[in-house]
Amino acid sequence: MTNSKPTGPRSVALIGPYLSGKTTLLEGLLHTSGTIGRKGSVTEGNTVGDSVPESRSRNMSTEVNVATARFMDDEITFLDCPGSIELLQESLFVLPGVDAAVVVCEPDKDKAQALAPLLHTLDELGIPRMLFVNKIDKATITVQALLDALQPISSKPLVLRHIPVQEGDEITGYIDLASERAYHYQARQVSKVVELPGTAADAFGEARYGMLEALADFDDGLMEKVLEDVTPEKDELYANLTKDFQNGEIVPVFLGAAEQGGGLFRLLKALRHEVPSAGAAAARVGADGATGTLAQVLKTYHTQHGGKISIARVWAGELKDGMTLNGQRVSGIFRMMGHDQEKVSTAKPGEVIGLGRMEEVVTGETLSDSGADALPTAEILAPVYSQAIAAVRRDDEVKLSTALAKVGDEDPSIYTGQDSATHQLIMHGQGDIHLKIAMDRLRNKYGLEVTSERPKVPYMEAIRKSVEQHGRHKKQSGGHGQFGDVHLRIKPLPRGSGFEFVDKIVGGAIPRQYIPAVEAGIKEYLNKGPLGFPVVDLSVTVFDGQYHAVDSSEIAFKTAARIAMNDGMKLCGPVLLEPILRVDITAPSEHTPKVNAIVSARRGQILSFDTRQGWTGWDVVSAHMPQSELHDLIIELRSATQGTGSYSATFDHLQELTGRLADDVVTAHNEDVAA
Ligand SMILES: Nc1nc2c(ncn2[C@@H]2O[C@H](COP(=O)(O)OP(=O)(O)OP(=O)(O)O)[C@@H](O)[C@H]2O)c(=O)[nH]1
Ligand SMILES: [Mg+2]
Repeated sequence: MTNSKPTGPRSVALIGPYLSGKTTLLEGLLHTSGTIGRKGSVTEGNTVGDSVPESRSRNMSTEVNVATARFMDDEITFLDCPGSIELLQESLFVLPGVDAAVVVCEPDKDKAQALAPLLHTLDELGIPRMLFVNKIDKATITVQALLDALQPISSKPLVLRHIPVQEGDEITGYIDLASERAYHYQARQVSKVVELPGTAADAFGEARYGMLEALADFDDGLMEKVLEDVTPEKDELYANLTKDFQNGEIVPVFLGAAEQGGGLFRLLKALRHEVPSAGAAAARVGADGATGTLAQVLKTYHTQHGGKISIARVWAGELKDGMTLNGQRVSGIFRMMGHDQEKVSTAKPGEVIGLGRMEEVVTGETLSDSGADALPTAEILAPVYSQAIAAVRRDDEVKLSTALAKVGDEDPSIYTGQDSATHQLIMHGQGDIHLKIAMDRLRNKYGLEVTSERPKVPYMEAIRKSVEQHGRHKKQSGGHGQFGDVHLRIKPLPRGSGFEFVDKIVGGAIPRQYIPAVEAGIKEYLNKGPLGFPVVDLSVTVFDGQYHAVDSSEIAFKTAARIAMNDGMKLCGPVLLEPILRVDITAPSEHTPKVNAIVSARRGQILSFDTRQGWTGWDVVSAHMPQSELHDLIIELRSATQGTGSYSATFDHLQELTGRLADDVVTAHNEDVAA
């Protein structure tokens, strides 16, 4: 078997749960590779990644950090993704553009499940991945116990590449199972090769056998050797490790401590030798065989002074400064080092670079100079959390809508729009922190202060009884008078019918030309019924009336109709209607009982539960739930499911709400209107 070394620039995503150490790992890899001279730390706030104020103030990544490392004669661009589940969209956009992913996790069984959604996404996209068990300095469980917890979550076998060497309670180094070398961690330096410790001989033999067995499943020649107890040559071993990783058959597992630098040189070497050349990813996304220049945008951001930067992966052809892609001129090509940039004049296939001032280009867009077909891109996540926002200063409103467009451009999972029923400006996103970050961006980048509050629920009202009501508007003292007189029959209709107007006037009791005014008066009233909400599901018939040859007018009939509605509707047994949504909640099956309890406690009605299509070990619980109960549902769901639970919701129907809950809604609404 030949093992041709991958060539050309490559791109690797660092993904993994919140605070597992990805940004620290990025810093460590940049330092260990010699790309940067000084190693910063997340806690000191001086890393290459996380340089924006929203990240620094929270000690977390709030967007993808892009940095290109040079290691020996190789060039690898790292895309360090934020771990918060609320910022998942960032990862989804960059993953199509990488050759492999390093999944960073902690040696903590309780955090294992947080990996599930990410691993599933990698499966769907067919991206080779390795696991980097970080913070090995803080491990309280054995690596084997960790793998036992992680294996059920990974669809591919986890194959240990190292085993730890322990002295007392401390992990002081590791043995590389392929090279059969032992290493001793040295603070902030490349680990030192040491003699294979005798105490580790058994563990080493067992782990190495486990590795060979896993590889043998994908190679007949190796299988024969394992069965016959013949030790394979190193070359054959590395070739198998590389091939199986590249084909996504196995997930190699590396150990280390990003902060202290342990295991990073080894990881870099594995990346250098094993991450496939860009051609494999190009074939995966359908960008192979392209003629001309082809690239795809993985991320977009607006800088305060330098305009818009589009981070793009070049799939084919040479990308030159000044060339026109998708009808727009490339104004600057940049090699990225976090938010610092180095100007270059061209980029070749495989490179991930920043493109300047392509104002109309959006994240996910395929760029070409020859009108190539669009490559697949990530879906935009449906919102799960919303807040009503408003500019603190009234004269900022125009500025706010421009800034919101830019915030949405940078992060399409933030969507802001006017609610047609409540007239509030609603910002939708993936959670409380997500929206707070967006609001911080408004302040930090655009100098805009906004307030936020829980969005109003678009309640409606309907009636339960029919009445006939007379309404008269008469003003005949002095000058031109006003006269309109109507008899209305108000009748409830079944749920979902809306509003129906019936004209039953015979014999000219009301002249034809005034009938539309009667209807208009009724409709105007229906914007706000006796309880204070828009009225639906009723029929109003005008069946009699009177007019005056001189004093009658459209406005007089409109007013008469409104008077009749105002007096009559109170007698019709008004009832509040609340919007009910169909909600589908997904979570690993072991959490399903908790999900059911949450649904019930929030006045939900469970419709069904089923296994989640394509997700082994996951369920989907479907329910009808009142919209008023959904505001913070995601927060409770995530805390009950180790961050894995989510939901989608669509409007289903309006349902009567009575009793104390209804009284509270009406009181709060009227107080609000009065304020
Ligand atoms: N003990 C120990 N701590 C580490 C190690 N690597 C990172 N940390 C700490 O873990 C915390 C989180 O590190 P980050 O690098 O910000 O983690 P992250 O995965 O980028 O976080 P998000 O991007 O917000 O998901 C910081 O306090 C780091 O100092 C490690 O190897 N050992
Ligand atoms: Mg980070």
